[in-house]
Amino acid sequence: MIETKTSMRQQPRELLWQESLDKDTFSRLFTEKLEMYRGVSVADATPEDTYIVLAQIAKERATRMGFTTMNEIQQHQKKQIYYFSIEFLLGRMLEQNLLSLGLLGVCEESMADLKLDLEKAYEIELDPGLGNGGLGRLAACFMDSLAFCGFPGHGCSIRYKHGLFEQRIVDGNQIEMADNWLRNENVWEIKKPSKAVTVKFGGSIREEVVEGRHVFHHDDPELVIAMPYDIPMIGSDQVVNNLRLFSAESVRQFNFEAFSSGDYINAISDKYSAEAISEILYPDDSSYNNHLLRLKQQYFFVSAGIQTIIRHHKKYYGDLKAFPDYVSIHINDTHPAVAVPELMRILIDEEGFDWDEAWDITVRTISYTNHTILPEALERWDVTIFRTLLPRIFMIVNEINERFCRDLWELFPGDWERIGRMAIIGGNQIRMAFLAIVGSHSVNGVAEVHSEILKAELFHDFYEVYPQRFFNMTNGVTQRRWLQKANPDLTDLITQAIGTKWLSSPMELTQLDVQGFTRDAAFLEQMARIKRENKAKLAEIIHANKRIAVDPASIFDVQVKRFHAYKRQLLLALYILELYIRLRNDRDLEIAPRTFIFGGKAAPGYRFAKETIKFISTIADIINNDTEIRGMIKVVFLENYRVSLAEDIFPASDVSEQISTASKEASGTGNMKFMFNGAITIGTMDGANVEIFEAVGEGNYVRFGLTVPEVLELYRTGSYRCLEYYDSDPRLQQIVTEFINTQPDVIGKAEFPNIYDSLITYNDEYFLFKDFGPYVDAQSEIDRLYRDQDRWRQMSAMNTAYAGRFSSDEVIRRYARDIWRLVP
Ligand code: 26Q
Repeated sequence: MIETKTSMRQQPRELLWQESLDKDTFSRLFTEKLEMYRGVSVADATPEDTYIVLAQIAKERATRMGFTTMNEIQQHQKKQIYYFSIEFLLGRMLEQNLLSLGLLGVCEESMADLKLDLEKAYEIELDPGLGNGGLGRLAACFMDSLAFCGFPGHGCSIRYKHGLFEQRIVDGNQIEMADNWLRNENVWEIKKPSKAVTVKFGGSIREEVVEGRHVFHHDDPELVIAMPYDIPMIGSDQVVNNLRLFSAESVRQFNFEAFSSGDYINAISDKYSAEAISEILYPDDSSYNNHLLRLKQQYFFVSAGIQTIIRHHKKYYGDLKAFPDYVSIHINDTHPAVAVPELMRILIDEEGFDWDEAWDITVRTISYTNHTILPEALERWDVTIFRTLLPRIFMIVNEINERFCRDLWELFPGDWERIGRMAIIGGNQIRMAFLAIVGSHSVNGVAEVHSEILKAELFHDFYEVYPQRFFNMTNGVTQRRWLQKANPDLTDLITQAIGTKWLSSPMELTQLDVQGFTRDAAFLEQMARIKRENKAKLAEIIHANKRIAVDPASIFDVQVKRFHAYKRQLLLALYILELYIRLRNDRDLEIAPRTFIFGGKAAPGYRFAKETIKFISTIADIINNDTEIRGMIKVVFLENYRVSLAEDIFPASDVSEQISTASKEASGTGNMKFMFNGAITIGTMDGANVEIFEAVGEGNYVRFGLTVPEVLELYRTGSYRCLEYYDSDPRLQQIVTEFINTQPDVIGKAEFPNIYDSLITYNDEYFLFKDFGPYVDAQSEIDRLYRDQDRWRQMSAMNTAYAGRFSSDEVIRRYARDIWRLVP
């Protein structure tokens, strides 16, 4: 019998790099700082005081360790990697940092002694929501794993004053509110004015020949200060890395003269024009915006980051010729792809390298990850916008393109068609993905099937030219946040069963299967009890927020992710209605009660996605209030899905909905978070789902729907006719006429016009009707499996047991070995 009463809220000793404090020392330290920084005694401390002082303690220790890390790196002249990403979706940090520092256990005891509510203090921390979804969260998981696995790896991005909007649901509609995450002080950051750099925009370029060399002068640029704010990324083994976020400031603030010289109006308007750069995160996750400000953001943080790296390299390592032996720059999608011409610019214009040397250094330094094949998400900047904003960078891109096209001419003489297709500049646009491929030594997709599509379809032309550049690096997530922190009881249970080794070698989770725990009734019983408790906790959250009573004994069937047509939240909605109609028609229908839980934001300008949210809220109202169906199903839309809410959802989920149209979801990472927490996936064979299926085996995954080759074939032949499926399925007809378009005879009067048109008028490019039948069958299979609780529990345990390969620790070790060539 396994006992899990006392929670093991401590990293095991072997994972810690400093002596942990004892409880009394911790309490003394805490009390002292509370009095010094907050001017209050323990008796008067509010949750906010408690939060700030605890964070302060953690930051101080982390910052000190950060010095040690940097000294170590510099002394041993180690290679470092810089992860450039326009988003880092960190989520709350206090509990995670206390855990990494080995202080969580003592902190819990100390707060209990002092009669302070630690949970309330955690709640004070505002989620830094500096990301839209998967791509930004991946960057955050990677920072965690880099530090934890002992790699010197730093992040570089923008300190947005406003992160992703806060979502409210009013009458079923999404309302966006500004996210003001900096309204209280951000305890984790340290501003570094001495490390500020200047970024140049606009102006014009004057070329001069000096002693036979071309020299480029940038006349009348707009200067913007990039002010660094550093956030420690805490790992183990004495490694604390740095996430550097740049905030944009006007040079006028530094130069008081403009004010006193009477140019007050211009000084103020310059200030706002500069500061606008880091004002807000773009709330789009899958569409491309040809906005000047977006390009400004990209160049801003990339230029600031590269300038900083070069300066640091020259100071501590000297010779730039060996730059790629000491520095890797990884670009997270094409948003930082201007890194290629920016590094070229600095090497040529500022450091005096000739083109070929500079190009060699650049390509050997930079590597690129692609996160999407959706054509609407591929970045292509208008030449005019680009040239006006970044005149010198444009010249360099132009030169890269010309040289590349000349090389292509050698390879494919006379094949203008192909050269035109592959050119970096074409149709008056700069194709950023092509620039990224040509300018880096490594291009990777984020799941096997996605990487194959890149080679066979999207980048096929480039794969033929540079086959050795293409890799697959399937995504991963940090089990420290998504299991250890989010699900402490399951963490304890696993550790009591197989020891602590899995915490640093997540593949060891397979020991749960090897040693028979996945078939051990007592273990499975405990696991089920923990799931039930997590569900009860989520039920409370649901009740507090939505006033909906849900039964923790029902199946928690969850789809949480950004709202997008390709992710097919609508397919689940159609299934819910199908089930609802069956329940209405048959009072004796025997099913396991189910709670369907949705969460996710829609881009503010994406009408279809917003309408889908409204649709779900509408059917939720109908179903939740229909007493005829005896409460057998409930539908909940949880507002404002974000990292902290996700931490409450994954541990409480039974079913993980991963139902994107095959080929569209590059990887998915939510699917992995569910898996760690023992949820069973109902999914298409898309993205990393394919590998999850392989990892857990056929019997522990419920698969349905079109496969990638089938989807690609349907696109190639254009033979899909959605109405064939509609006309032959009365279930679909009833759903559409009863809920989507209640007056089919009145043209253009559907209640949900965007949904109606996408499904029926425009021959739905996501094949919902074709996958509908197989999906309903798969859902029946879920129902059947769940009602066999012994079977279900085993499946659940198998999912946790084989989740280890989706740990970002494993993924980072592969990146380090194969792409960055780093040693821990
Ligand atoms: C681009 C230009 C202008 C405005 C916004 C954007 C923009 C911003 C964010 C475009 C795309 C994104 C984010 C994309 C993203 O999150 N992709 C997801 O990446 C995950 C990590 O690899 C994958 O698991 C998901 O499958 C993929 O959808």
